[in-house]
Amino acid sequence: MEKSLIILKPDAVQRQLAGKIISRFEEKGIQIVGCKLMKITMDLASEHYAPHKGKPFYEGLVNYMTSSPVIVLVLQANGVIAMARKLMGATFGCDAEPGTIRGDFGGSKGFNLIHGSDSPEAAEKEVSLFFKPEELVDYTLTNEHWLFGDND
Ligand code: DAT
Ligand code: MG
Repeated sequence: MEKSLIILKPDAVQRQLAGKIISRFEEKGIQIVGCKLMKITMDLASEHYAPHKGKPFYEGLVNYMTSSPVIVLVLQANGVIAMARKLMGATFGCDAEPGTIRGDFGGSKGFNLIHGSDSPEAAEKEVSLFFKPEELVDYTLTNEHWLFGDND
């Protein structure tokens, strides 16, 4: 099943919004299969944000991401990558729609609370960058049928 890497960024942890943000995914019925609190090293931040290297905001971005602990999650569901991006909202809180995580909890252009993988290729790379295979837990949600099932 599809997986997505989510990072609750330093502002989410420092502002003590982690529980509320994780609830958005849980309420949608999305399954958590990996979760940890950690401090991102500069090496890890550089690898994770390699696609943005050379852009004017890159330096500020990696400094922000290494400045304070983050909570990283692996979410699992059919279509979870797109679902999580919709729940997150547009990149900056000031542009994001109300009802989305970024739209409801912030207005900053520098600090935008959350990262979510943007493609299956990125998700695969990011999950393996942050988690060892044995840190992911394989289990079934007992209400999976009601959450994502068909009626046929
Ligand atoms: P997203 O996080 O919505 O996938 P992205 O992948 O384009 O956005 O950019 C990664 C992060 O880089 C983003 O969460 C915040 C930062 N960023 C992107 N564009 C920026 C800009 N123009 N100015 C400042 N920070 C920016
Ligand atoms: Mg991105």
